Amino acid sequence: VSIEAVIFDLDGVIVSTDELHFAAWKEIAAEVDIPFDRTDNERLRGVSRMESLDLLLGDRAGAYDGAQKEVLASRKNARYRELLGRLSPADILPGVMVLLADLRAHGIRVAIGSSSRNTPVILERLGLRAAFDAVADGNRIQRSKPDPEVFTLAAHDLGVEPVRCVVVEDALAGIDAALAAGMKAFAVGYAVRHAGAHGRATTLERVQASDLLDL
Ligand code: B16
Ligand code: MG
Repeated sequence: VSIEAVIFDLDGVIVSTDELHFAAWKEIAAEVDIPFDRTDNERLRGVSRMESLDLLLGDRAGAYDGAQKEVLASRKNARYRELLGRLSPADILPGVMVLLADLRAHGIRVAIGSSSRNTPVILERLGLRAAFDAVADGNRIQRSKPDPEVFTLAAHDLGVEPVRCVVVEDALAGIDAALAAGMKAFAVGYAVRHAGAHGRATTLERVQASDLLDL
């Protein structure tokens, strides 16, 4: 079957907000006196805010009730939103703009499939609001990656069958979600270690439309 659409994850694929998530979570971890390093942070990639908090708290998650967790999660998000205020189009990762233009030139439709509820503000800061034909994000889904919901929603918005979609992801949970959706999965960055991906590259620099369309 021929590919008609490419669905991009946002954090870690279009922009390195993963570093800002890490900085914000690290402050919360310090407050509750839990060690939290970059390796711990990897497990939060693609995972929703509340699930991320549970992973951070680990076996101490049971010691906090729902209201206390809400307070921690909203404090993390407030700090993260502060950090997002510094984002600009200069933060779009290398290769992204060239690849988007190349896909357009091939008549391919493009969408965002992100777990993040902050997707609208991030796209706005990057000047990319009009760059995508559809945006499926954490505000519109019930179940976050590895559930396929966000990618299925993006494909539905585009009016493209899942088998004609390629997902570009940096999270292991995101590759799982793409495969569960019945889509092709192209891994970048951290996700290159996922054995199930159909293709992979360390960064999107030098990745061409043809690399995604011929998987
Ligand atoms: P928010 P993606 C994900 O975005 C991030 O990878 C993940 O670390 C984060 O916890 C999640 O969004 C929720 O983000 O707190 O902004 O709603 O990689 O799916 O674009
Ligand atoms: Mg990501």
